[in-house]
Amino acid sequence: MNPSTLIAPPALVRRAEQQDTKAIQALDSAHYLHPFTDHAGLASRGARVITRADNIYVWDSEGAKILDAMSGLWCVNAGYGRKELADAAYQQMMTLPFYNSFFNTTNVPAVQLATKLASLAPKVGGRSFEHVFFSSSGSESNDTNVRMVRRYWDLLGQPQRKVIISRNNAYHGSTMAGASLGGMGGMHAQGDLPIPNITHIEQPYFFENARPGESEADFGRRAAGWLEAKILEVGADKVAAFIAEPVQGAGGVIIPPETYWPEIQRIVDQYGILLISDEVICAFGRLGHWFAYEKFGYRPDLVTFAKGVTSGYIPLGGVMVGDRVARVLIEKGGEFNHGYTYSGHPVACAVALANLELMERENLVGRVKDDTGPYLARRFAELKDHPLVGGAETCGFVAGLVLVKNKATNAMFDADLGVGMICRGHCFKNGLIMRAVGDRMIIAPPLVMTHAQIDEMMALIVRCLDATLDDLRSAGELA
Ligand code: PXG
Repeated sequence: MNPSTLIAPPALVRRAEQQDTKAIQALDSAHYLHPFTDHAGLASRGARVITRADNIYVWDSEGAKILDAMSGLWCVNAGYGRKELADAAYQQMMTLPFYNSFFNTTNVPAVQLATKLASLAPKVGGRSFEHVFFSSSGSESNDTNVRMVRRYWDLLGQPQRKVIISRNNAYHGSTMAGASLGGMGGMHAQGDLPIPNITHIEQPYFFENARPGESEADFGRRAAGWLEAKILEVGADKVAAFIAEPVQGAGGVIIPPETYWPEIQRIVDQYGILLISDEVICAFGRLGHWFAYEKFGYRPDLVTFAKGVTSGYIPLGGVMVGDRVARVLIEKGGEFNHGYTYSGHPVACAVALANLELMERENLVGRVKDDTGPYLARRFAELKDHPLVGGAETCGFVAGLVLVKNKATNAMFDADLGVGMICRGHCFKNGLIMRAVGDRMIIAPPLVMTHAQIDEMMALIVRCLDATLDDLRSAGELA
């Protein structure tokens, strides 16, 4: 097949869904290795071809309109079709499409963005974030964190502090360090991971890990205590840092009890270890704040970001470096032998600046905090009455529910049934993108969503839960 026949001339781009789905799928299977994909399975089904998007909707090559309740992959915070972001990229490409930040050079958008991010990062407990290190993704940013944390302790004459503690079911990316920091068993099983000096504690998932009768508050404190136990097991003088997502995203929207983060802060302070807040999903309004550590009131030393900083329009990530680490690196460190070709990419930084400006102008962060977030919380809580739903919680504009076999006992379905995937199938059929993580169904909608669109999404969710319930009843899995 000649691939050139598939390249639509510009005039046709807006009607790209009229392209030949089967032909695209055949070339896709022949040449394109996708992330986290069973390619033999994909080849037999054929990939869904997404061709265009606007506001909170995407369209596929068959012309189906789908409400994207996952914001692409937790990133299209400002919604699709924002001309300002395309204009910013175009203007910057025509002015300076690339220059590096090595060898004593800099560029204006990178400087402006670093300055802007420093002004947006809230000061907590007298600590501020005046410095930023740029990368192109969350994974690269967490690799940067590992290198920075090790360098920090070396410079302070404590090179034995190497161990970074993370959590089971965390997601911190897919590079060697990112996958090792993450707590995904399936990732560790492929390729001898984690790399040395990374260890994990249990996640603060109340539904799964609480004791019978235990209150959320007690569970939160007990779950944080697993960090202290691990520090003592490893040896306090060997622990370099603790890394965690404010709310676990890819793990299934695991929202910690309110008592969790204050106790984590007490523990990292007591043992003097660095705290890394991985906010690749949670920053830039996702939880109703520019940075999520503000919501939970803790004081990280390093903050990982990516995704929402550009609303996903162009790859950009980085690390907000707090004063404690920055001072040591800058004053004692000499040259830090680390960096990427695209660190501070002028086009990515220009798009990020336009995105942050747009978010400020439309008060997207404040809306999620005070208006649409609370409205989503109210509507999502109604799902608890559904016969399949064992629990339903939101935090800002992320939400998760768990599908259970028995609401009284919270008994789960046999994992082999793949109930979450059945539900996800109904979502696609009904024009809704919702993710399944095991039997947890999760959403992270674009922050531009209105009340009416939240209602539209909720109606679709209920329809898909009902269809899943019908399937399970027909299969004899439920009374
Ligand atoms: N940290 C966190 C908290 C993330 O959510 C990364 C790091 C890695 O970012 P990059 O840009 O390298 O992908 C992420 C990414 C999912 C899913 O299945 C989530 C992510 C990526 C891919 C899939 O929910 N998050």
